[in-house]
Amino acid sequence: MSIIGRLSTAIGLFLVAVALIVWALVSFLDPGTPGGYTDYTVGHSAGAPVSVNLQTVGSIGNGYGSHPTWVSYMQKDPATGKWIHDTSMILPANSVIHMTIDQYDSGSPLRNQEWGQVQGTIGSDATLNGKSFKVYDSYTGNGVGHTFAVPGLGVSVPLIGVNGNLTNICAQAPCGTLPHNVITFSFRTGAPGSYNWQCFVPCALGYLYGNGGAMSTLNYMGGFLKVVA
Ligand SMILES: [Cu+2]
Repeated sequence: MSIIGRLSTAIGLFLVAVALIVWALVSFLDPGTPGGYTDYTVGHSAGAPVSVNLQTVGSIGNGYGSHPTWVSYMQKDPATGKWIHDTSMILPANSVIHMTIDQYDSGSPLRNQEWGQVQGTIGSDATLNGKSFKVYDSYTGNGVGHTFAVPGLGVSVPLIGVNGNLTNICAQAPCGTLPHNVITFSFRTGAPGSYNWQCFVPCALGYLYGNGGAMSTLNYMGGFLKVVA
């Protein structure tokens, strides 16, 4: 090969390497774009309660981007009834939100026992498979998999895990009839504003102390509530 040939091969390879490094850095730093803000105010009459249905899955599976093994929340689109990989929502202000969370992930004892306490909900309680509870001792049963918390509204609810020894734990969302716990609770949205919500259980396997990854990327373990008048 001529000198020029070799030189252009070397320069070409160098440029490919630079492009790969830039791409890796950008994908590492990019927290993802906010979802479509699923809108619960369409056709909503003032004062009426709103129902929101989420699910949590231990690994989201294929079809939702480049992280099929990541733990994630999903949201049921109220307009289509389809499960979507989008964790942000537009909610009416000063309204009661009825939450139903289908929890398909396993659990463990909590690092912070306070996360086992139901906080900020109407009645200061939640239900687990139809039974009311105010605090869950994560050293019992299957422990806690995740929390649903809206710090700006004082809301925090533990999501109790399924038995981690089961062989049919969901690994491909949406999870349908696979083993899960149903957790329900209600809270008030209050004044208009933007509120972040998130899971506080460091559940991002493979990341330092379980944070990073799914814990710090939109549409996995957190999202936004846009509360509008
Ligand atoms: Cu979590």
